[in-house]
Amino acid sequence: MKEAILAVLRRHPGEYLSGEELSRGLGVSRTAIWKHIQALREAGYRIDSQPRRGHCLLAVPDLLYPEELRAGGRLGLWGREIHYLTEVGSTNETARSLAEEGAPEGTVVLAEIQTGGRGRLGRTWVSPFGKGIWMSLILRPPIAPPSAPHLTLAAAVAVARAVREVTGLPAGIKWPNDLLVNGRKVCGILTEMKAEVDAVHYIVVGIGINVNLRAEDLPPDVRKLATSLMMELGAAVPRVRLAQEVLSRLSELYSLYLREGFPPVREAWKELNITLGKRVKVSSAWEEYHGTAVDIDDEGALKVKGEEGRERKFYAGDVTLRGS
Ligand code: BT5
Repeated sequence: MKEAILAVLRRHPGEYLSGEELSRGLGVSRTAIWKHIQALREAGYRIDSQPRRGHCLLAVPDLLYPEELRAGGRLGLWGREIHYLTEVGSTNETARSLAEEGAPEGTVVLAEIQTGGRGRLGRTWVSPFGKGIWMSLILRPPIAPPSAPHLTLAAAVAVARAVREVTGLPAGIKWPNDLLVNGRKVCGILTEMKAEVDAVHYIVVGIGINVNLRAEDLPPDVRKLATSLMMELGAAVPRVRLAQEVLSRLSELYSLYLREGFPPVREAWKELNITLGKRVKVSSAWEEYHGTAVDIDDEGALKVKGEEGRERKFYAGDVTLRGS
């Protein structure tokens, strides 16, 4: 009902709608309308209520409420089941538990703050309150486990397109899971899955985007390599609009992937990447490899031509860009 009242108020920007009108239109009592309006106010909506004129929506809070995300009506696959949490350990963890309990493909988990945000290999992901988009998506694609990295690459494409659309900033993808703006990291993606040898049960794609963080929100060691969209743009970026854009683009790209496979994702990735053609260092737990990044293969692995002239493929690792 809260969502229905909001939808009506939204359709009449700047207008006052009487309790009488709202109660008739929505088929509930005026007292119920009043209670829901109170609850909306407590949730941060600014609603002016005047005795003879009625209620008018003045401002919506900058929080990632599901009703806000759904307002544009463009979330596609991701519009059905959105779990919004003010605070969470890690949205990937919550999504994993939900997936274990049978949550359907298309489930979204997002939070205003993560107290235990994670990167790859148990690293920490800094996720302060109300300043980023910290979210995890559940997918159940009919693919074999070696193809799971396709979804990391698809998510990176969706975020890069969304960031470019909403901010105009030149976001580029660094293989496998980073998005950089002006050489610094604004987004990281953590893809985790449960699978058997020949079938994926579910995949959780965790996306962290630094939207309105200030330098002091990041610890000094992270600050050296990271930035936020606000820091690069010099102005705050609307998080709801950006999240909507990411979700709608990923919904489109994922259906294309299910219809046509990896080739269209690969093409889109190549257009937005800033890795290929560069001299790189690929680091893993056991080695460092220097060479030039030349391509990605059908599984999304990075092909690197080594300084000794041999070509190697990497399925995981940390890439440092060293120029072209
Ligand atoms: C990643 O790992 O980049 C994956 C990050 C995924 C975060 C999302 S948020 C929603 C979901 N829930 C989670 O718990 N995680 C996902 P990796 O490539 O391993 O990079 C981690 C490294 O990035 C850290 O060791 C830091 O150096 C750096 N880092 C930490 N927080 C950062 C931030 N907010 N912005 C930029 N860099 C950061």
